[in-house]
Amino acid sequence: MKIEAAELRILKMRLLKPFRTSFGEQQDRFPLLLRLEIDGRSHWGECVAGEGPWYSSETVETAWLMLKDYLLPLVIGEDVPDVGALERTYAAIRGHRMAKAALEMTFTAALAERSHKSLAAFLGGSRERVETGVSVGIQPTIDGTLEIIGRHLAEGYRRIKVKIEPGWDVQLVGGIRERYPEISLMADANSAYDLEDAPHLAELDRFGLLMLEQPLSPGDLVDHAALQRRLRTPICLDESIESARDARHALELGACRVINIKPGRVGGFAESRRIHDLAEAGGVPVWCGGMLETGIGRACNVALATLPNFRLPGDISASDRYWQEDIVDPPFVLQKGGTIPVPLRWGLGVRVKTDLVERLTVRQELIRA
Ligand code: NPQ
Ligand code: MG
Repeated sequence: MKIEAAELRILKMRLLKPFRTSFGEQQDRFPLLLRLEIDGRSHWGECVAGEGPWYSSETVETAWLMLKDYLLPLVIGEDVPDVGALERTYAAIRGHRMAKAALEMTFTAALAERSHKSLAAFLGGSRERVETGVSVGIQPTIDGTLEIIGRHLAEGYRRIKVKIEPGWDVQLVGGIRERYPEISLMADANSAYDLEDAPHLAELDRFGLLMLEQPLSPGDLVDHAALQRRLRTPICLDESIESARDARHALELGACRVINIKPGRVGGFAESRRIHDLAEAGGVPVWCGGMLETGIGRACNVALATLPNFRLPGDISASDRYWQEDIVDPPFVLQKGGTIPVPLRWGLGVRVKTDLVERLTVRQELIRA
């Protein structure tokens, strides 16, 4: 497939409500979109990098720079036959997996379309719908959190994740358990703790959490393994797993019992598949995380989550969890039983609303050979 040209865009989109995690709060999201022109057709993708280097070292600006100056010049004007060839073209570039993922996922959706397959079918998935959960940000009060959780349960979400940080953890989870003793509940710390907090985190053990996500620093697989030995609650790694190599190391060390895969974090679908397969061989379930994506990134997450070892509900919420109006048609809607149907159309599976994208664009650049 010959990649004829590429376009980068940054949009400005207001979240319905501010989202607060242990690393900060934000209300405006600036999604970075990529459009590839292949055989005269447009193919859209999304980079999951955040506005600042808080969740990861990559940002919208670093990803823009890597794509524009390094990644896209390697492939524009080139005939790239498959994903393996694509990955080889940029194998010498270190890191920047979110920037690489945007290119790899856009290219893969184009390959799926050319093969007359849905993205899910192209990736080898078989589910017709994926189970979804919802991620609840840090709130001013526990009562307010309970109310929000009640609303999400009424909407049909199957699993609740709450963001925690020191001072907003044991009491919060205890309060939720008192009101909702039976729900599928988990907590995500986004690296807000140290190994010295192990006795405190062990207090969470009595609440029967599905898992505790990313309690310690991203690079700290060894301390996660030590912490896991002291907790009954399974540890799930998110930020720590940037590659299949990281996943292999984490599994060998016993640093986690669950892995959150975000294709946009690990370099794309092919690397996600490798992590998925390693985890499956190790008896470790995976689930698909979320990065406050638009419908473009959401479509990628939904497709990936149709693979067999995605055995837990993901953070793949409906479009209206975050957006007044999504930039894809149809938007992703929650169905009865807390599932989202997998698009059947070839390629990405949803149409990009280019008029809306145009109105939301704050920066754009066309890149040619
Ligand atoms: C997580 N997501 O699982 C992430 C964290 C996160 C849905 O909890 C801008 C860019 C804002 C990336 C907010 C969810 C973000 C972001 C939160 C990632 O850890
Ligand atoms: Mg997380």
